[in-house]
Amino acid sequence: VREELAPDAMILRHFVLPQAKAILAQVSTVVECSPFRHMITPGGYGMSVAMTNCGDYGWVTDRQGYRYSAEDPLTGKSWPPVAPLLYQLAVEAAEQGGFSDFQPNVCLINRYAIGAKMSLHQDKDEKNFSYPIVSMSFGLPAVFQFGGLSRSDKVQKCLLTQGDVVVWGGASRLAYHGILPVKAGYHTDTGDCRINLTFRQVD
Ligand code: MD5
Ligand code: FE
Repeated sequence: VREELAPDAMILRHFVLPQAKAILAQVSTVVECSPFRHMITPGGYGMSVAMTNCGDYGWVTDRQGYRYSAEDPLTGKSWPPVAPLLYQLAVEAAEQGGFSDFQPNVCLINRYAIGAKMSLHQDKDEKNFSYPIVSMSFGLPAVFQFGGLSRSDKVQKCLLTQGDVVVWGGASRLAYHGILPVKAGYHTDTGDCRINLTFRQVD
């Protein structure tokens, strides 16, 4: 089921629901090598979302700024690889969304405990905005906000639940978006948190 959010932005409801447990098992494998951590923003605040990555590069932030790094600053080693199942599903979702030739080489993994949020922002650390971003959600539901190209544009609110995939690129690639604080709850597959994976192509 494909829900259009805006030009070149859509939700594929339950697209990875059958594979949810297998994907979360791959997340556990990643976390054994590169644990979740609360990164520090350039402004000096700890993020409420805990993060890790797999792939050739990972998204990181510290007092120096936001960037993609080939090494995990916590371990000093490469990030773990993207499992073939994850890669394949991200490519299929992008195709469903109308984006062919997507070869993601970064998977940012976000863990939201109850109350964690992500303020309205644009994803603009990737340099090449011609590639889409594919996001997969698991565990506790969360309300995401999807706005326009200006911070002050009106936002749509939408609930993301286990197995939902969001694909956005093209005209929506630089749309403002965010996640409202996750409400208390329990999910059989994740316990008391929400997990989100975003697949990106950076070079
Ligand atoms: C998340 N992650 O759920 C969010 C949202 C990030 C990030 O924003 O940069 O890691 S991913 C799904 C999403 C939500 C709202 C709008 C859009 C995508 N969008 O621009 O289409 O952890
Ligand atoms: Fe984002």
